[in-house]
Amino acid sequence: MTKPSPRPRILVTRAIFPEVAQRLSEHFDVESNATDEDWSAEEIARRLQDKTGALTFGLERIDAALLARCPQLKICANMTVGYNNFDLEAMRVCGVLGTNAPDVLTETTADFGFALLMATARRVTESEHFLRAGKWTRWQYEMFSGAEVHGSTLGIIGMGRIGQAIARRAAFGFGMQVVYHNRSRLDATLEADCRARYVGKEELLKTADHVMLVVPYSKESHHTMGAAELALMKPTATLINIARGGIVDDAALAAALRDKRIAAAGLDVFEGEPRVHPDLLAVSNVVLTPHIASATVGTRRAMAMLAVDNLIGYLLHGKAVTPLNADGLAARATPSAS
Ligand code: 8YV
Repeated sequence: MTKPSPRPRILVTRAIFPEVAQRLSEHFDVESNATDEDWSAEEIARRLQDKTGALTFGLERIDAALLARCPQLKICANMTVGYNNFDLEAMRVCGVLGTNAPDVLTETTADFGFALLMATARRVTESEHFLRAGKWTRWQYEMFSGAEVHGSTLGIIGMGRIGQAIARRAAFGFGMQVVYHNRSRLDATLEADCRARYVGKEELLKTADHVMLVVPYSKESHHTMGAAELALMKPTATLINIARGGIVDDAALAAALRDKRIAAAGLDVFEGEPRVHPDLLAVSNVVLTPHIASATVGTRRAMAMLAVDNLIGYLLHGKAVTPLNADGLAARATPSAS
């Protein structure tokens, strides 16, 4: 028989920075996935059965069925700002805290939103593929003409921290007019700070030269951009999605791109990723990246460290840094080393 461990037991479902693993191991007994295997949902549930906490990556479904199998679990700490992998209500009822990793990725993700906008509007990857394929034999005046970015109108759907950081780049860096749509309107000071004007969704889609999606995923935001919304956009407009797969109806978008009903799209996230809709792969007027908006070494490390702060804070001191469902959290024994 193995001696019961005096320390909380943590599961880390994916490979992580060595210094993050090291810090975890200073406080917890850690089961890690150092070889970065693809654990199935069943495998994660099995490994989580005797754990007190988990460092998760926004990909593992944490719901009532899983929680029923993990009686000792007290916290799941996502190293992502998005948390649509959590059924927060089921977690609240079971007394399992969910935490995310906001703020530390805001500026980096906004940078990438802009990178994708620039690459899409100015046809950077499309023209590079042309060059690499040896097709560049002569200069032509209209070769890879794109859309203007500076001075144009940017429409942002979802005006949280990342949306606001994009708005500031657009307004102050590129002299763009910024319109936004959000569940709730920002207060006047924040609007002035971002130099952004609140409009209805329809007006935004009809007037923007570039539409940027930064809205969190939920049942309500599913297919925020479907065929009807795409039909409202200007034929010269571009659509950028750095939010979540499922915010855009990818099949409808591929059809709109194929028929040139909008000019181009830049996508970092996909429905059912890492699978990408084959019709998107078949069109050239789309820039595709593999969910890398927050991917700088410094930012990803900061996101992981914040997840560790949450595990340490909650399991060792009873208080997480960025809790999501602390209000009304059912009692599941006090955080302890059990
Ligand atoms: C993550 C993200 O890298 O934080 C988020 O919500 O979308 C990204 O920063 C991604 O979720 C990894 O799965």
